[in-house]
Order: sequence, then C-alpha cells, then structure tokens
Amino acid sequence: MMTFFSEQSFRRQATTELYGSTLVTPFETPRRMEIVLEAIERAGLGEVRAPNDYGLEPVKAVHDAGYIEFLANFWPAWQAEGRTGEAIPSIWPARTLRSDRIPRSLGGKLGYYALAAETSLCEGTFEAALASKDTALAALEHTFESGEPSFGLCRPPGHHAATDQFGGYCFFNNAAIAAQRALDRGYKRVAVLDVDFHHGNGTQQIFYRRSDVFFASLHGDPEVTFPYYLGYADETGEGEGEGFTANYPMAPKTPVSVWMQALEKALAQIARIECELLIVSLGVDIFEHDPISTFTFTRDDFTALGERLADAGLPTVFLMEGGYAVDDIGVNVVSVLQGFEARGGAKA
Ligand code: SP5
Ligand code: ZN
Repeated sequence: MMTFFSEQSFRRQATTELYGSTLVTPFETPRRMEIVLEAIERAGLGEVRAPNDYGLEPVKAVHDAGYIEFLANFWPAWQAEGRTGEAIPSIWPARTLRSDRIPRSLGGKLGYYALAAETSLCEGTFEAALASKDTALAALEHTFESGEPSFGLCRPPGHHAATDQFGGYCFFNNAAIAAQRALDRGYKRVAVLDVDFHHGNGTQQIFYRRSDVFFASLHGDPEVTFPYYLGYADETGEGEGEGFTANYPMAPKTPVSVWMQALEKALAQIARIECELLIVSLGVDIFEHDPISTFTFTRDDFTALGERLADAGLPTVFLMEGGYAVDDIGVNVVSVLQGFEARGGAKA
C-alpha cells in the first residue's frame, strides 16, 4: 500500500500540553511519525511518498476563511506582541457569553477559535497543519486515480477540528478535506468511518446537515470521555443530513467483540446508502495500553479490523488520527494496513 507523508509535519514541535493542572510534554509527539515510518519500512508495506502542495482551496472548501487566516497569522502576531511562550487559550465564548463578536485581541481570538485548552499554538503549527492536509489529499488523489488503497500518515491529526475551531491536537480536518475533495472529483457519496478512541466531533459538525457524506464514529462514551459535548447515540444528522451521521459511544473497557458489533452496524449503513469511497479516520488510541484512552484493542484485533474493512469492498483511504502508546503505534497501524492488504481490499 502506498503511504504519503510530509517531513513538514515535524515543524510542529509543541512543548506544552495542559493536562489536569500541569503542563506536560504533548502526547501528540512528532516521534509518533518516526515510529510509524520505521514500522512501515520494517514490514515492507510499500513506498512512502511526499505529497504535492494542493494549496488553500481544498481547506477553504471545509473551513471558515477567518479561521484559516487566524491560524496562518497567529504565531507571527503573537511574537510581534512580545509573547514568547506557546499560546494556550483560557477563555471561550461559553454558553452565557456572546459568540457573534470576534475580539480584536489575540488572546480573545485564541479562545474564540479554540474548542479545548490542551492544544497549544506554537511556531510551525500552521505549516505542519498544511502538510497534514496535503498528505490526506495526496492519499485521496492516489486512490481516486488508481483505485488502490492508500495511507495518509497525517500529523497533526484532524478529526476534532471543526469549521472554525481547533483542539484535541487538531487544526485542519484532514478527513473532511479529503471527503470534500472526493465529492469535487465526482464521487456521489463518501463515507468517513472514524475508529479513533475519541469522537470525531469536527468531522460530524462539518457534514451534519449533508447527505453526500455519511459519518460514523465508534468512540468512548462522551459521558466520561473527551470531547464530552458531542458524540451521543441520538445525534443522527439534521435536515438533509438526517440519517447520515451515526454514533456508537461505548463505555471504558468495552470488549473488542462488542466494538466489532458496532462496526458491523456502521458498515451495514455504509453499504445500504451506497457510499462509493471509504475514508477511515484511523486512530489507534483504541489500543489496550494507550496512555489517555480506555479501550482494549490488541495487535491481533488491529489486524482483524483491517481485514474487516477490506471486506467492505470499497476504494479506501486511511488517514492517521490519534494513538499515543508511542512504542506500539507503528505496529498497530501497520497491523491494520496489512490486515487490509492480506484480504486484498477491493479496487474501484
Ligand atoms: C486526535 C486525538 O486523539 N485527540 C485526542 C485529544 C485528547 N485530549 C484530551 C485528553 C484528555 C485525557 N484525559 C485522560 C484522563 C486523565 N486523568
Ligand atoms: Zn483520539
């Protein structure tokens, strides 16, 4: 399977994540990419290519123009104010405040465009986010052109990023950008299947009122799991989009057999509504030893997941999301991709 990866992903080198009451080294570390690349090489999975630069148009097709401009300009502007540390939002337009005014102050803008405080803004973040969406787009283009599956080793991840919000380590929604591009290339209906431990709130929000992208997410129950305020089973889409969102929240320690039953339901929906392309938001933080998650996947379970996804018989693009058990992330990702290949994932 062809992998796409950009060295520009390493340009985000954040040193702080707000975790409880302390600043820790971010779980979403660039080292994750090195480990995945090593595992791909060791397994002989196939060629790793750098993506083309697809510009800002595909980003504008999904994200708010003011938000893109904010991310592009934030770091130079922050520095011009004499601020040297990484930027962490500390106030938001929460429910009792106004959200129809975007403050002139950088700190005010920071909170306006943030959905969580763990994700700092720092030098290189915008460049890495651009590289990540290019990685997703290159994978999409490869699958579109060849019918072959592809893997976009995206960093930073994307599924928490909403139309005009960053957070959960995400800035641009790579899966949404790829899905929109697929529609623009002529696919009539695209499925985004999100298997990351956390709910893909951004992807859901972007497509919630639309019927051309079906979004299904299997994740930790928002009652007890980040991002807490979205991802309940009763969220099924709105208006045109009614029935085109599906959520499968699950309790901590849910057995993999139960998770696999939810996957069957999601795949049955994808088949029933005749999706032509499968984009997998591939977070391997469902691993049993993930440091911030509570699901129980083993290496063999990842292989079985890949096999089952191949049986769906659709052109498939895998895009990297989370996974923080750094030493195991490579093996876990490659297990999914090799499981898929072993089953001979279908061509277009
Ligand atoms: C892409 C992705 O996987 N993003 C995940 C972002 C999660 N950020 C907040 C994690 C909070 C974890 N809390 C664990 C309980 C610690 N006591
Ligand atoms: Zn996650």
